[in-house]
Amino acid sequence: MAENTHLQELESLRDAAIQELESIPDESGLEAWRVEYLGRSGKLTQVLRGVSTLPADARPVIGAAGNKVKVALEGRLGERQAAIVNARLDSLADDAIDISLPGRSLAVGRLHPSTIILREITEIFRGMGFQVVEGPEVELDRYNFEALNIPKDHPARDMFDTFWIDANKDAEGRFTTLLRTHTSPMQARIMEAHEPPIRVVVPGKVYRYEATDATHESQFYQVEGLAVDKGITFANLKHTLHEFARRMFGSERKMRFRCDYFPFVEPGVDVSIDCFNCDGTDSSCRICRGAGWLEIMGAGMVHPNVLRNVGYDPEVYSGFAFGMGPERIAMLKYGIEDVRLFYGNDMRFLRQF
Ligand code: FA5
Repeated sequence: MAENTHLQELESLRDAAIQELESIPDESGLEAWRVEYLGRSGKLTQVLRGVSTLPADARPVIGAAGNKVKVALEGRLGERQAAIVNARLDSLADDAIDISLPGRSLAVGRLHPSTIILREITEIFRGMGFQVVEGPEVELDRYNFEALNIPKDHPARDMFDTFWIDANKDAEGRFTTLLRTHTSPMQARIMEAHEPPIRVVVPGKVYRYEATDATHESQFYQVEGLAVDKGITFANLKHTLHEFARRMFGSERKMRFRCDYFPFVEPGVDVSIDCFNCDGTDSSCRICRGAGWLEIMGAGMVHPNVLRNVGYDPEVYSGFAFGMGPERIAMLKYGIEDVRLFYGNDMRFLRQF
């Protein structure tokens, strides 16, 4: 009687296991099924263990039937495993990649012309022994003007149309923070923090609240230069800038120095390069307007007051400084007729570099 019950129990276990197996979709499900039925504490193993408690004559019958179920379930498990693997291979074949198709090209980025020219400029000065440093674009009045010999209410402030930041005011209610109008504030910051000898160039963005035209933008780059040591003269400045122009434009371009006024240098000059576009022959030339020259920088000998403001003794130290416009230099070098192209984001222009 017990024998029959056990045989029925084995059969229904087998049927339930097989039914469950057929609906398992993947290999992790198969493993769970194997543990449930065939594992060490699995359902079939439990039944087989119970054989020892049966009467002696029933043991071989139930034992043999149990093993038969075990072999049958293992066989079905193998078949189901193969079916799942085959189904996966078939689906891979459906999505097959056609490796004979031509590849899709990725858009390659490129450097902005301002970046290209900035790198060229700084490399030239690096080659002449200058260090490259950078400074803040949001600047204090103290560095942008006062340390540079431009006190409050000095008329030279009109040279720099300023974007003020309305967050901070002094006791008299005047704004103290601005977007730097030139890179010259870094002269004062560098001299405050270091003793001579100093030879640095400072590339960076500057901002001016002014109307734009073919040679004027309201946001542009400058590269400041500063050399301070004992015995620096105007001849050192001229030689350095001539050497820069030779390396940047080649020896066929001409450089012109004219007296100019900047409160932070004495004497001061502006420096121009002859116009690539018209050689001064076209009064309607968009670049030089017929002048034959394009101004690329201001320069001069650091004013004694600026040296004093940072705690240097002007009787001991002297220096030269310059501030150039990289976009204007790129215009001359690459024949670009309008500075506004640099920030116009016109891909037809940008793709040419
Ligand atoms: C200055 O900014 C002085 N800080 C330069 C200087 C430094 C003089 C050290 C003496 C000693 P200026 O405003 O001239 O000077 O500008 C310098 C250069 O920046 C110009 O020669 C020109 O090349 C470029 N520049 C000036 N304004 C613009 C503008 N609106 N758009 C594009 N480039 C400009």
